[in-house]
Amino acid sequence: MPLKEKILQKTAKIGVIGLGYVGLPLAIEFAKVGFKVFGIDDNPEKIEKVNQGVNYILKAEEVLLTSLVKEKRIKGIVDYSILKEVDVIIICVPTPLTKNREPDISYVESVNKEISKYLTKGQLIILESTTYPGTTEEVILPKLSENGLKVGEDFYLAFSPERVDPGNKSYNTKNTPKIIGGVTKNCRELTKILYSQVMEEIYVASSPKTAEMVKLLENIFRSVNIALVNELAVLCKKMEINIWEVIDLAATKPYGYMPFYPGPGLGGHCIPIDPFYLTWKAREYDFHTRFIELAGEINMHMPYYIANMLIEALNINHKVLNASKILVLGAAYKKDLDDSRESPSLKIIEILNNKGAAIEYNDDYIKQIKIKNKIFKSIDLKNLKLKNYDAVIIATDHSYYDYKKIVEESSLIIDCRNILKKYKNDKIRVL
Ligand code: SAJ
Repeated sequence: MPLKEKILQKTAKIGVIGLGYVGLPLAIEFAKVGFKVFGIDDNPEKIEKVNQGVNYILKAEEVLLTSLVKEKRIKGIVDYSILKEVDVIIICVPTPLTKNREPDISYVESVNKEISKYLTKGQLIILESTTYPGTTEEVILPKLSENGLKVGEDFYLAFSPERVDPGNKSYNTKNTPKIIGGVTKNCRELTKILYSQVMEEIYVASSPKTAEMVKLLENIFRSVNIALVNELAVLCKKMEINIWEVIDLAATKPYGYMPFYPGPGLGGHCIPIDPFYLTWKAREYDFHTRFIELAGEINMHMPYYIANMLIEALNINHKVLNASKILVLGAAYKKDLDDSRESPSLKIIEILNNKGAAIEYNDDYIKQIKIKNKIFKSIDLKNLKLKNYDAVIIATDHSYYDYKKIVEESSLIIDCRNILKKYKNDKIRVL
């Protein structure tokens, strides 16, 4: 039966490779509407958890995952040979940067090699991992075409960027509009039909590289605008203007403006990383992406700026940072999440630790962190005497913190998130 009918009848078997914050929710969405989904991941622990119905990405959907596993709608599997039995393969593996901040598509390439091993006629392959424009047609397609199968006739290939905002309570995989870009007309049509089974809105790009660029624009837009307010925050401090008040008042403009807020830096595995995929690709065209690189410099400077704020504040209290007892609140890269990837909190801890401060941190979502080769364990705030610290840094404004108690008990506070805006106290230093 042709793939289109299998998709419409939901008898198509779907393989999702990479069961992270994109892949697992996506697998669940397809299983929810009736598809049989194989979740493939190199990490046996993740596979075991999925098959036990443990939803390590979205606790709230644990019951759902458990029932889908029980109904054999979702099955976790490590063995890539399952790929010869599926009709659709969706790639959701990480696309990080190397330590020299160049694109690392090694996960995509190794998965693509596995797919090409088992590629069978009629299969649809979709890349969702964020990457530079050209990856689908310059990297994925040639490998899959090696054994003579023709794209658009024997197999189908598309790019469709993931749009997941971790922690967002309003938008999820189903109600976030989806962009798709197929290599050929047939690829486009089949990909649109597939995602229409799950997503409410589908928008078709004229090519995979257009769709790849759409995703990068979305994330570069955030990185550049966050850098803008970070730069203005530093300037406003010198001018004795409250940047937070400025932003809130600017946000009253009902059109042509969108608020972004200063912070201790840029965390997560998307915004600090994705823009540099375009920087790297642009070099092929003798093009220097100055906005992206300037934004990167400003955002990467923020942890150092926070450390400097602390040093200056301690100095006013006739204290030096070296051997001062500092408590950092929040290791996650943003509030109410258990993800510390690229978190500026870790960079702040590293900087202060290198300057001889006695650093401790709390994050109930993140029990321990590793900075270079040193392990820090989250300390329990219960019965903790905040006045025993020379300063407290609010790096991540988790909802669980008792901010009233923090203000009452701390001797000095560096507030990186303006979470203490309703308290007036000169021991609070806000970014
Ligand atoms: N941040 C600021 N100021 C802001 C907004 C964010 O300093 O005004 C910081 C955050 O604290 C965080 C970092 O930037 O450390 C990134 O936050 P984020 O919410 O922009 O990024 P992610 O990685 O949590 O999720 C984003 C998605 N977020 C939103 O659209 C709000 C979206 O950009 C992508 O769909 C997703 O990354 C992705 O997977 O690319």
